[in-house]
Amino acid sequence: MPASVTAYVALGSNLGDRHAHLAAALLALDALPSIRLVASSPIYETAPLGPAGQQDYLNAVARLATHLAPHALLDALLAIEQSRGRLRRERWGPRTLDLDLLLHGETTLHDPRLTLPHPAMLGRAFVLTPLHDLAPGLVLSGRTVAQHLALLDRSGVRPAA
Ligand code: A4P
Ligand code: MG
Repeated sequence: MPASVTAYVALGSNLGDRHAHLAAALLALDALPSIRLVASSPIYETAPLGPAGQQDYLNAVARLATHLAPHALLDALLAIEQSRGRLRRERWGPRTLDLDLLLHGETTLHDPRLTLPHPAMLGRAFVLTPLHDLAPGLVLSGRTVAQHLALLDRSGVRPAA
């Protein structure tokens, strides 16, 4: 079996029972034999990025230990999205559950299915705020997560009720 790596996954939901979707995703991840859920961040309620008129999102980040290679982990994330009724494919549109792979160990790759690290993560307070709760000192592109977060507008991100 390959060595275990640390991976970070961003969770987002802005349709239906948002808390239930995030809770189910964490349970589903931990239930896979090849994945262990090591930690999950607090949940934040966040102003939507993208088309107007969407409900606010709930966002969180999970730290996993996994033996899965990057594409196999992505397949697992997509399967969990489907199981929560993720049908809409409109870019940046509302979704019951969005699971983005932020980091897979030190892997960097770019192909038609997967880009690592996630290309948009450093500019998004709704990703970096929960990542900061789990890994403030993690260095990405020469800066810690805390330093990246300090550069962002956090006004749309607040702890969820
Ligand atoms: N893909 C490539 N790299 C990755 C990666 N590192 N992790 C591919 C996950 N997927 C990756 O994703 C489309 C394809 O991206 C996947 O099939 C995979 O092969 P998707 O989730 O089906 O499409 P999407 O999410 O609608 O598009 P996109 O561009 O990924 O949207 P984002 O960037 O995920 O943004 N506002 C708030 N406040 N909070 C949010 O969570 N999320 C979005 C979605 C918009 N606005 C938001 C939030
Ligand atoms: Mg996505």
